Amino acid sequence: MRSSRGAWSIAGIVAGAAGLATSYVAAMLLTIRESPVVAVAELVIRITPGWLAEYLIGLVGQLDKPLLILGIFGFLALVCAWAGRLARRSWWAAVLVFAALAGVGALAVSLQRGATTTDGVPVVIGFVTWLAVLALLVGPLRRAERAAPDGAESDQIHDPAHDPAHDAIAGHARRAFLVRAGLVAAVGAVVAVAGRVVGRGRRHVEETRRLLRLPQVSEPVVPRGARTDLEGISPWATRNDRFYLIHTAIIVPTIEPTDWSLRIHGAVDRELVLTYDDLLRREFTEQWVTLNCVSNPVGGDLIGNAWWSGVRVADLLEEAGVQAGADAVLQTSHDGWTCGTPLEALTDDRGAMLAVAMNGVPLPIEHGFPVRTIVPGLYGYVSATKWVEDLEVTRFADISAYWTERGWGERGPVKQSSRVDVPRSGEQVDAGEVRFGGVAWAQGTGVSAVEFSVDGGPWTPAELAGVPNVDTWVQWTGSLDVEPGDHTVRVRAVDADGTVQDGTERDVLPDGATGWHTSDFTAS
Ligand SMILES: Nc1nc2c(c(=O)[nH]1)N[C@H]1C(S)=C(S)[C@@H](COP(=O)(O)O)O[C@H]1N2
Ligand SMILES: [Mo]
Repeated sequence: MRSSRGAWSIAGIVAGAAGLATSYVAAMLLTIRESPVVAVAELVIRITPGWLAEYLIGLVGQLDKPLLILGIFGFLALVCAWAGRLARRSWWAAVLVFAALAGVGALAVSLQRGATTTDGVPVVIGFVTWLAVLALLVGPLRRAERAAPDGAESDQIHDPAHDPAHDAIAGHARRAFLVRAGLVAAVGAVVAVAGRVVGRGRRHVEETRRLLRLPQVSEPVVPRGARTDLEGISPWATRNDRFYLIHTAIIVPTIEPTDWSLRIHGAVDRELVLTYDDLLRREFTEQWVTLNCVSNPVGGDLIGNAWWSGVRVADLLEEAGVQAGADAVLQTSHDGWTCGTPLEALTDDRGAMLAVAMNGVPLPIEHGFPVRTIVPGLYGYVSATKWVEDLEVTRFADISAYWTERGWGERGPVKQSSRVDVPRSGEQVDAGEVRFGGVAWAQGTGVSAVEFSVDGGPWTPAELAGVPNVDTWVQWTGSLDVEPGDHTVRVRAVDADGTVQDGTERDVLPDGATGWHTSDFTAS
């Protein structure tokens, strides 16, 4: 390393490349269509005037897009090198340059069709990587320079570069720099290749998914009267891209429907193996079902309501012929996750299904494409296996499953609960008549009433919207006169059997939280 200026440039470029690699792999893992660099390229294409574009295409022909990407990489290399050199004098100047680059990336990503906040995650990850790697490389460079400044200014007076002790320190620091830069470059290359491999598989499956036509699947139509007009209440039907996500897999399985099959075995008379096409040829069932996570705290949002389409598990189990003595089905997913589901919940008339569609479209990859289980009234951890591939009819006494091995309850029926959405905690409202609202559920039984109480006052009955069945949540609304000041509203649901929601405050472990949700708001 003769020129220290060169080393600072290299630091900038290595940081830049590492950030591009992590942002790329993040985009692939999150199934975002493209990396931020491609988003920028597409933005450039969009804002290039037509005549110029045509002229350029005339010049380079089919190479226009590869050249554009190459040009962006070249430009990035120059800017990153410059940022590295800036870091020599001022760390913050380099941060500013990287921030500006990230800003352009974020802008390009946000202008893409159907962009969501998740699409910005790779940009943030890339930016953080830039700063982290730069910080890692700047350390040894500074030490080297302090020991042996190679600037002309220092030459005349005293040249520590000729001091052997300083030479040793400088040599050591330079080696540290080279080792770190080399390591980062190597890790970055591996990450980029991994991103490419993951990305290719994902993109292919995503493409298959997009082109799938499921004739038996109908569009979700929100039942009349299920929606109230209260602003701020959670939508009765949860959009797929707003639906909570819980899974233990770090890289979610990407399974081509043609590679998928389901085995039903264990305590059955006839073992069944079904392909995706077998499944599609069977009679379908469709239903609105609210899915709950056992880890949802009182008032939490690990819950969503969707229109699911698929094949009844009960029909399949009947065909397989369940043998006497069985009381459980051990479900296993492609990624090896397991859960034990009460056999009864899969065979009674609640409509447990192997779902292939969610809200009228093939299951999103992260929600279990191509097939997952949906069992109304059971928490997801004992029932809602995504990427499901194996159902073994068995007995609870003979099995253990992923979460039950970790101390969670065996059966997992969803607890009756309710939530205040309006006003939200911390919200300011106008004193006088205040509108309240939220959602409530008592799956399997149905909600017959919701009551709310302000500041410990009497329980006031809320108005309930409509529901298509007993397995979805219901929206509730109500209003009360409220004086200026700080207030607390609490809510509880009553089910169709007259059972009042349990007000005892219990944590989510081992089988779901209980307690009445409250919201603290201020009226003025
Ligand atoms: N393969 C697999 N399936 C799984 C899980 C998992 O970790 N792996 N988590 C379960 C849990 S705990 C819940 S709450 C639901 C969440 O489903 P969602 O991510 O589609 O909302 O999926 C269930 N199915
Ligand atoms: Mo869960």
